[in-house]
Amino acid sequence: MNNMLSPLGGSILARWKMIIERGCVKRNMKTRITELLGIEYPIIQGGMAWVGTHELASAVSNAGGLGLIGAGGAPASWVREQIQACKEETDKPFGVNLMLMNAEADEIAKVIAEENVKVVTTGAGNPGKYINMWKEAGTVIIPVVASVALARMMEKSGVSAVVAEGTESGGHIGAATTMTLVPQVVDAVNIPVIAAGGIADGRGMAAAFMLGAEAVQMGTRFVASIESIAHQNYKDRIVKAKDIDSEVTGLSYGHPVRVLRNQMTKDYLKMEKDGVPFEEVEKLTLGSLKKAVVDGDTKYGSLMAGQIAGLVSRNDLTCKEIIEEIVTEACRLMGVDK
Ligand code: TUI
Repeated sequence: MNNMLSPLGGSILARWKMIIERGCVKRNMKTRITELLGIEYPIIQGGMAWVGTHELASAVSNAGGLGLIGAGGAPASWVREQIQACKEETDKPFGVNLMLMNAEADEIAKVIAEENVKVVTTGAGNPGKYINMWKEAGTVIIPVVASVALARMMEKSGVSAVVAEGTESGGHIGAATTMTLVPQVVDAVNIPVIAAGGIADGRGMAAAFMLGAEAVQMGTRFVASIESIAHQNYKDRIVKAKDIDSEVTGLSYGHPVRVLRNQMTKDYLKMEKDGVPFEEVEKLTLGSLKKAVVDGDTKYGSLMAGQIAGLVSRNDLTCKEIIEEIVTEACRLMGVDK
């Protein structure tokens, strides 16, 4: 293994030593992120709307990763209940993802501080106005960014890390791919970077580390876990998904959302192509994520999932089994002990 040539020239060992020297992986799977968050493995569960409930978050945290409650479009009272339930189910650190387009974002930001949640991640916007409040509460702030510019701005405002999320991700997305975004963000900031988008196994995790990331965030793989409360139809559709089953709706309206192809996306994309105004087309997607996750409507529901859904072949594994499998594979590929 040590004599194998790395694609960048030199031995794998030399490349690996360079990564250790840069502070990415200190020993085994320990990185600045595992130290910052007090977790065993550098794996974070994406804070997905409707799917990121206390059941999933506590399962991921109990398995040594960082579980996240996904506030999505939910009211602040729901988020508080979920946090309290999660505290009952785990003594390990967990976090909340605040989707900044949520109508109650201000209230949820306060709930996060009041409940002393250890970690907050944010998505779909700039969390600048909440940063002081969260810092005072001692919350670790990790914004999700889709560009180098926002990553730089967030570092200046004093956040602890960023998630660089590529366009391969499910749900609301930016334009740059994980392969291009992660190394550019790594070079642009000094805080640790978590890679997201298109990662579902140990190969993806090892690749993310080679790009300079110090942890990975995965959504789709955890949707298909035993503990995820997503409807069985949704989980089965992920397992059935092929490489090319992913669609992006709303690109021309400036609201790109990645989902698995179904009748809803066909109708949506036809209307979008025909130039139907956003307000009209939006009616198709109103409540459609709940339709998919809770009701199991795979025809008209919004099946948010990343492009990596095609790689997910099982939905009968626990979060612990998923995490153990990925860490074991990544360690083997990187030539380090677990
Ligand atoms: O937030 C996500 N993914 C999401 S949120 C979500 S909830 C939803 N439900 C129904 C319809 C639409 C959304 C589903 N998936 N990922 C994090 C993320 N943030 N991806 C991209 C961004 C982002 C984009 C632009 C962050 C900041 C930004 O601009 C900030 C600014 O104002 O400069």
